[in-house]
Amino acid sequence: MARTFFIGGNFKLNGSKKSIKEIVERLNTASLADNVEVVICPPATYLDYTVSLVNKKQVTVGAQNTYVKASGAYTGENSVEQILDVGAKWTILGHSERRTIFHEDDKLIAEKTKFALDNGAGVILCIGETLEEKKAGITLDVVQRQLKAVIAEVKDWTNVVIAYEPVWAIGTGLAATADDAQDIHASIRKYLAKELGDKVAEETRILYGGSANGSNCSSFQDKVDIDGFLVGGASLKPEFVDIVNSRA
Ligand code: G2H
Repeated sequence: MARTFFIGGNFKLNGSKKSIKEIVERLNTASLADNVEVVICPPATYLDYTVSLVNKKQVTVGAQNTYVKASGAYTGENSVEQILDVGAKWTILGHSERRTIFHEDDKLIAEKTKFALDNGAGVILCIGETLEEKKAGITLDVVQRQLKAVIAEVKDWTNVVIAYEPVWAIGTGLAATADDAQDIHASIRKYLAKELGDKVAEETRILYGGSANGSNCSSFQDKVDIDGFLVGGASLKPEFVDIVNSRA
């Protein structure tokens, strides 16, 4: 079964009602390919508002982070139950900014992933190596370690999309080359096959993230293990539509 092309838009801590309305209206009025799944992830403050604006069948909304409890005394956290209540369907977990700035470790990310899936959200699970790790030649060790923690908790990967995001490419304007990304993606898929079986490996979508934009997205077009993009900065701009349609 062919994997449906998937584009995530990670707005990070950016936006206002005005700018988010503009972004959604661009998607609502654009001609979008039929065979694409788009998930836009605004700051939590704007989830409800964003859901209310979207009117394209290909587009759903996701959070950028959720916690391991549905409710209670956890000041400042996002609840899976509550994001679903306002109509969001997905959550990003394990983004490198959560790992580094907020000190989230593999175990917590794995627990969050399990909790989100068990409670009905899809998960965009981010993995990737730092520049130091890349220079040390341990990229595959790092991504396998990050995946292994989640594999220990999660057996059903149907609602997981993996985003390979080399940290050195994030927000730098320096994306991985399509050939390099393809090599890593193929290794990730091979690792999934070893740990979870051929079916999971074949069906799980693996996105590339890290300075993906309207100019470079087409260079990834013929890469068989690259099933879409997680887009940060460019998801706020008109070129996001070009990325969404880059496999049409
Ligand atoms: C990586 C990516 C989105 P950008 O963080 O997750 O951001 O495209 O700005 O590098």
